[in-house]
Amino acid sequence: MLRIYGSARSRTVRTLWMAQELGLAYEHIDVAPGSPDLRAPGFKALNPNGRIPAIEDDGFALSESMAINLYLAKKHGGGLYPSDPKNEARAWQWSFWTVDRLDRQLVIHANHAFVLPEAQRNAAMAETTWAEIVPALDVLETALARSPWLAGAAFTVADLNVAAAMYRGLFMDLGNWPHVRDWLSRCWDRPAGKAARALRE
Ligand SMILES: N[C@@H](CCC(=O)N[C@@H](CS)C(=O)NCC(=O)O)C(=O)O
Repeated sequence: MLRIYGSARSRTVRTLWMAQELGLAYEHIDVAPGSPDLRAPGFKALNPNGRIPAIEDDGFALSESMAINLYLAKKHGGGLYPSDPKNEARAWQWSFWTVDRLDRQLVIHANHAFVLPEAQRNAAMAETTWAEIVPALDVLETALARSPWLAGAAFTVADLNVAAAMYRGLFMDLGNWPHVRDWLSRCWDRPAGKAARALRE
């Protein structure tokens, strides 16, 4: 049995989206970000970092949203995991790139631009993260102007991982990056993307 730990209102939405794409049966343990449960020894045994998402798949524990999705897509086959080694490598490239260039920057930016109550926002944090997000979006725009999908001719785990990390982008003005904006909508408009959104909104 697959168990998915983490609230849909956290990065766990990425794993829930993947599980929906693959039509997997799973148990959802809805633990919220910031919960003391994440620091409890039981959870720390699963993920010593005390972070979500984490999964347990028939006793196999795994953390890191990008790795979890690559694992689930590979394990359950289908077109979501590229079979061609070059496209497989592209899926890794875009997943690692997202963690390095976009993920944390976008979460911090969104928090301080529009998610947190105004009194808790820090304009300088919103600005410095935006300065990192712009060149990352430029890179993504160039890639998506060349090809509608990131790793081959169809939607794959590469698109899911990057688009899922860009959840907050759905609520931002991406007019300067039209290919990114359209691709982000295409990804999240998939039935599984909509189902994942419905779990958190
Ligand atoms: N790189 C990790 C980041 C995981 C992460 O930072 N998750 C947040 C929630 S979105 C968390 O668990 N924070 C700790 C806490 O809320 O106590 C991943 O992609 O899975």
